[in-house]
Amino acid sequence: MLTVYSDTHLKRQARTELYGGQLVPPHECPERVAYVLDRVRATRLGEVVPPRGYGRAPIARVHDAGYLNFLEHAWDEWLKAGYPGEAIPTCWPARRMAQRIPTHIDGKLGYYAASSESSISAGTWEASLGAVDVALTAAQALRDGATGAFALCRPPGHHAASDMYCGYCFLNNAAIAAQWLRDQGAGRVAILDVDFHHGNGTQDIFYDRGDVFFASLHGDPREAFPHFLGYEDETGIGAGEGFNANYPLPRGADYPVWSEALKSALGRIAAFAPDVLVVSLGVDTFQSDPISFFKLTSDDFSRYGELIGGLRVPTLFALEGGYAVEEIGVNVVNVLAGYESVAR
Ligand code: OKP
Ligand code: ZN
Repeated sequence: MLTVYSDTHLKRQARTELYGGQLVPPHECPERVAYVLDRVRATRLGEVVPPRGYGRAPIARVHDAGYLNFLEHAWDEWLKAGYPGEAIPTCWPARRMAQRIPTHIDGKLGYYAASSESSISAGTWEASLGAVDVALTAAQALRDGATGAFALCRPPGHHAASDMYCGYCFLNNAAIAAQWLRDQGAGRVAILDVDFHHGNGTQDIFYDRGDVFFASLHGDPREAFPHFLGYEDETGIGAGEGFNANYPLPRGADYPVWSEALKSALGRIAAFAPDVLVVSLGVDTFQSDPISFFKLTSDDFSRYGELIGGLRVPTLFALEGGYAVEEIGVNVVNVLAGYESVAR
């Protein structure tokens, strides 16, 4: 399988994550993709190619113009405000407050953030743009006839909505790739989100659409981030009614429990008969992930890669989460190799 990779991700080197009441080194760190790249090479998964540049137009198909302008300038505005640390929101337009966009960076951060762990640092915008190019280059490979392609991107994307950043995510790589595939002529696109956390951003972007089916397996939002979306009764709205499927799962879910939900999601996707599948590939479902509560083993990742391959739909895998850093490479490549062993 082709892997698309660029070291542009190194431009995002945030020093802080607000976690447990402390500022700690971010779980979403550059070493994550280094481990994955090492494993791709060690296992000879396939060629590793750099991304092409796609510019801002495909991003503007998914994200709000005001939001993109905010993200591009947030770090400079934060510096101009004279603050010593990284940019973290401290107030929000909560219930019954005005949904107006403030002019001060403190207000803009709260307006455009859905959560506060994801410090904006120098280079966050540039790295996020680079991740989109990685995802789009992998999408292009599918258009060119590949059965599978892997976008080795960071920062991740699935929590980012049209006009909100959230959960280490700024631009929604998978959603932008899905929309781009539609714009290139794919009639129906399915997105399968196997990250431990609900893909709230992706769900929100496609919630009223019947041309993009979204399914997500994740920790029950009553117990797990992002807490405010991902319930089973969220099934889509308007033309999108029936095209959103959530599988919230309990603490301790192991492969028998998790794979039963996966098989159900794959059945829904098969019935939708997509031209192409985008997998939001987070491996924070791993048993020793430090911030999650599922119990998948490294072998389980191979097994579910095979199940996805059984769909026989050309598939773009875009990296999302996974924070057991030393095992992330094995777990990601197990999914990809499992897929290829069936789908090639
Ligand atoms: C991003 B991705 C737990 C706080 C959770 C944010 C997690 C973001 C996950 N106490 N913090 O989906 O892997
Ligand atoms: Zn996650």
